[in-house]
Amino acid sequence: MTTPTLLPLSGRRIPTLSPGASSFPHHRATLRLSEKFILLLILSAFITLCFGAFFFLPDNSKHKRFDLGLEDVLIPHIDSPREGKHSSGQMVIHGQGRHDENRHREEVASLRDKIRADHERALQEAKEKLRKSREELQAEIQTEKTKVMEDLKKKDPGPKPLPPVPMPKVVGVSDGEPPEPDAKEKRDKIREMMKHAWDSYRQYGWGHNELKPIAKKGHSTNIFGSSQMGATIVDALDTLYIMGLHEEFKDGQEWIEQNLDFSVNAEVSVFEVNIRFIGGLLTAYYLSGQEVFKLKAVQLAEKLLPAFNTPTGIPWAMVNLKSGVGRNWGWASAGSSILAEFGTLHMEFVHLTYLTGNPVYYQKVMHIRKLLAKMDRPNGLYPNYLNPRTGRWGQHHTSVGGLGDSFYEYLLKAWLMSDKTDTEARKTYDDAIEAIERHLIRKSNGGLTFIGEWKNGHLERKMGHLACFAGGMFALGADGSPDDKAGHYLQLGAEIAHTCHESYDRTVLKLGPEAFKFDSGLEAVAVRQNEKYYILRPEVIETYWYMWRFTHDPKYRQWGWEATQAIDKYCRVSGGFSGVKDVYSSNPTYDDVQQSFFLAETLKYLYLLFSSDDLLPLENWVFNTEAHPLPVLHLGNITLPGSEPAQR
Ligand code: DMJ
Repeated sequence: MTTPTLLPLSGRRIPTLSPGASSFPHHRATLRLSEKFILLLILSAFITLCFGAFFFLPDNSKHKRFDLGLEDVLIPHIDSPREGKHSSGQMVIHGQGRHDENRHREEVASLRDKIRADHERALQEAKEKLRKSREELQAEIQTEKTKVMEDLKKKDPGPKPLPPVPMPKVVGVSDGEPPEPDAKEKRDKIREMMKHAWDSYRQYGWGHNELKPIAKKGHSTNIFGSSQMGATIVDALDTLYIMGLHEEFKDGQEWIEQNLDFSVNAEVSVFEVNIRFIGGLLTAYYLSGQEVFKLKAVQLAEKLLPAFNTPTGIPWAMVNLKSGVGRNWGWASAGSSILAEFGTLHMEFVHLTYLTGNPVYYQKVMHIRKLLAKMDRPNGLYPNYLNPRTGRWGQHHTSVGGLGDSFYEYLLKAWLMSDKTDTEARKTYDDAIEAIERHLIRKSNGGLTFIGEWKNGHLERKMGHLACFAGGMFALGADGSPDDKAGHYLQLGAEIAHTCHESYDRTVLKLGPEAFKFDSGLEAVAVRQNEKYYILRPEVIETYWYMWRFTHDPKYRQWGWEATQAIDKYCRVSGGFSGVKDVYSSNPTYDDVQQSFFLAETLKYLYLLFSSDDLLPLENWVFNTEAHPLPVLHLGNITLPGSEPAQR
C-alpha cells in the first residue's frame, strides 16, 4: 500500500496521489484538503493516546510485567501454556491454556517461596557466624581453606617430571668420624649445639624464616620480604643430614613437601634466595636423592627468572615472587645492582640447567660473565655497583668483604665445579685476585696481613668479618694458580686466617667484631660502636676449616674450638642461639636473632673441622657461599644444554 504524498500545510496546490492510488474511485481520491487534515489530526491524537497509555501504566501492571519476566527466567524451558501463537502470528488464549496458566503460576509461587527460604537460612547462618568468637571463625576459615587446597591438589596433576639425568658422583655424605677421641668429643658437642638450635626453632619459630631465641618466636628480615618460607628449615637440612640427625631431616622434608610454596606476594632478595633456598634444596636433593627438593628448587628458580628482565640482563637485586616485578635497593649507588649479588648465581644456575635440561639458567649467568668481561675495570678492579639499565659502573668502591666477596669466590668455584674445565672462570679469578693483591692487601705495622676496601682511589684500612672468608678462598685456589704461585696463595690464606683469629682474640668475648681497623696504632679491633657486634657469622671458621683441610695444622682446630666455646658461652640461651651487640663488653646484650646461616654454615664448618677429610671431600664437592656442597660436574664428559663442549 502506498501513502499519499502531502504538500506542506501552507501549500495551496491540490495534492497528487501516489501512482498506486490511481485506481480508487474518483470522489474518494478527490477528498477535500480540510477533511483530510481533520482525519489526520484524529489519527495522530489516537496514536499519542496509545503511547501515553503504554508509558503511564500504573505500577502494579509493571510488577506484572516483572512477574512475567521472572517466570520466563525461572522456567525458560516451559513453553508458555496460556499463550500460543496462531499461525497468523496473532496471540490467542486457549481454554486448556487457562488451566495450564494456573499450574504455572503455582510453580512460580513455590519457586519464589524456596528462594525466600534460602535467603532466610543464609541470613540466619550469617547471624550465627557473627555470634562466634574470632578464634572460632579463624579456625573455620582455615578448615575451609585447607579443604579447598586439598581439592585443588587432587585436581592438579602437579609439575611435570623432570628429564632423568645421570646423578653426579655423590661420595662422602655421612660418617666422617675422626680417629682422635678428643676431636670426636668436640664434634659431638657441636652436634649437640646444632640440635639445640634446631629444636628451639622447631618449638618457637617453626615455618618462620628465622627465630627470635629470647622472645621465643618467629623472625624475618627484609631479604625474605613478607614471606614465611621456612628459611631456617631449608638452610639447615644438609647440616642435619651430614650430622646424622635423620629424624629432624625428615621433619624438615615433610614441612617442605606440605608447606613450601613460592606463589607468594613477597619481594625477596634474588641473591639470598638463590644461595640459601636453591642452594639448600639442591644439596638436600644430592645428599638424600629425594625428588621433592629438586622440584622445589626448579619451581623457585622459575620465579627468579623475571629478575633478569632488565635492559642489560644484569638482574635486579629484588623480585616479587608473584608479580615478577624487580627493583634495586635505593642505597646501592643510585639503584645499581650489586657485584656480590648478581655475581653469585653461577654454581646453582649451572646445576639447574644440568638437572632440568633447560639451557635458560646457564645462559643467564654466562650472559653476566660475558658482559663483565667486556667492561673496563679501574685499576683492574671490579667496582661493587653496576647499573642494570645503562650497563655502567656505579661508585668506584671495591671490596672483598660485603658487596663484593662471593663474586670472586664463585669465579674460582665455577672452575672447580666444572672439574677444572671452565678455564675462562679460572683466568678471570686469577686476574681479579692479582689486582686485589696489588691494591687492597697490605701488612699492618704489627705485621698482620689484611684486606682493605678501595674507595675512589683511596684504600680504607678496615677489614670486615665477611672478608675473612678470603683466607679459605686463597687456600682453595692455590692449586692451579698461575706462575706456580700455589705456595704463595696458601701462605696468604694462612696470614688472613691469623689476622682474623687476632680479631677474635683481641675481644673480651673471644668472638670477632663485624669490622676492624688497622689505623692510627689500632690493629684488628673495632672502633665504632656499630661495628662491634657478632651475629653468629661463619667466615672466620670457614677459613679455619679450609686451612685445616690443606695443612692439618692443629692450630686451626684449636682456634675453631675457642670459637665454639665462646659461642656456647655467650650466645647460647634457653631458646636457641643469639647474636651479641658488643664483643668488647663482658656483659653483652643480645640481638635476639638466630640467623639461618648459623645452622647452614657456622655449625657445619665447625663440625667438618672436627671430622675426618672423607666427609664431603673437596675433590668431589664444592661448597656454595652458604656452605651448601654441590657435586663436581664432570663437564669433560657432559655438555650442558646451551653450552659448547668443554675444552681442557
Ligand atoms: C651468608 O649468608 C653467606 O655466607 C654470604 O655469602 C655472606 N653472608 C652470610 C653469612 O655471614
